[in-house]
Amino acid sequence: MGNIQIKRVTLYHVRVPLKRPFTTHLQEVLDRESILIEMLDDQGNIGVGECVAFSSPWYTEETVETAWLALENWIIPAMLNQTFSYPNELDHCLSFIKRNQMAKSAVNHALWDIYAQKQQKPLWQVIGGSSRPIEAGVVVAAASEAEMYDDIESAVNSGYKRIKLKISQSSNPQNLKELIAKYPETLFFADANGAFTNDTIHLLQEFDECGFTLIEQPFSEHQNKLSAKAQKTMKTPFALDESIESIQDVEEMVDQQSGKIVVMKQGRVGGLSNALCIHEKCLKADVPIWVGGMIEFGVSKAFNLAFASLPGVKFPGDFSSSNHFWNHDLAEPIINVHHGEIQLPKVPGVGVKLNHKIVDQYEVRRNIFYA
Ligand code: OSB
Ligand code: MG
Repeated sequence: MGNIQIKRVTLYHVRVPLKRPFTTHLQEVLDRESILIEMLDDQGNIGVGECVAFSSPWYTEETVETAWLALENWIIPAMLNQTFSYPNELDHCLSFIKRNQMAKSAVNHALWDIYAQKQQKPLWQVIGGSSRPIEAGVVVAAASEAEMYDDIESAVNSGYKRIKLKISQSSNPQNLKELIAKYPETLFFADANGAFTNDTIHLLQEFDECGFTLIEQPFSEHQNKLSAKAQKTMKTPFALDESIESIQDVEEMVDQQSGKIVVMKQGRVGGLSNALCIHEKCLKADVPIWVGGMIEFGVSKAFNLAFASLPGVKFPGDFSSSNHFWNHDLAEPIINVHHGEIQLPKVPGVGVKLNHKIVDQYEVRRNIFYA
């Protein structure tokens, strides 16, 4: 197969307005800043990646600025001119850098893309996925209850098989129960983004009768004991998002029974290599996974879709069509949801490229690094 030698890395810092605000109890997201990556190897292959850190540290501690610094100062210099025979070797090469998971994930992805291109196979096939269509789910993060009802109606009409609702201490469980009963064909997930506390377990328990398939991240990321205590009293399984940053966190979740399902976000665990280890672990332990979203562009979504083709992924993920968040996606081809499903690409690699006409339009700054 031959080794991969990295010759050039280009970073694009972009800022794109969302079509509509994305509102949770933690943050209102109006614009999506992001870092896109193109990585060129010695054979002329170009791999793409996307860093999913946000503008401010409301979801995890990384931001666009901290990721840019980490990439510029440590991550990219450490990989230029290095040769890799397998993408996991990159993780070893970057092990002298603590954390910075989302920054590392972006370069890990670009290298996986090149690796799959060299194999002349789609990435999903290289990692052991199957060619089944991926079931699409959408997130409703509306600013008001009235908007939420409208958004749910239009999501159901668009064919989404699953709808995720953001909940908090101020959501009304009785209203949600009635709403969910109206759509017996649709799966409903709830995402609390850590909104509940030891003092408000009773409020969380009221959601147990709503008919949610699962409740995502009821407590903040380090409150495993509290989560285990609440899970014992509820039949709706908890799915952990923010709490899962490594395979050790999955082991802890299983040992403590703080949750029953893993939400995979490759950026949060440092990339596809680590995500694949977690997938192995979950298959062995019989822990279902589903794939979460980060209000991403098509590059990151393409890696999520490849991961979603794996056998351990058991529920529809946060997969909406490109036009859900964006007027113009930064990657091509764009994602289309047809009858609630997305087809996997047939071309070698992750299956998307940057759309440079659109990237140019939204670019904030760019930096190019040569070996
Ligand atoms: O908690 O799952 C989350 C978006 C940004 C940050 C955190 C989360 C989300 C979402 C998914 O809910 C949105 C999507 O479909 O991309
Ligand atoms: Mg979540």
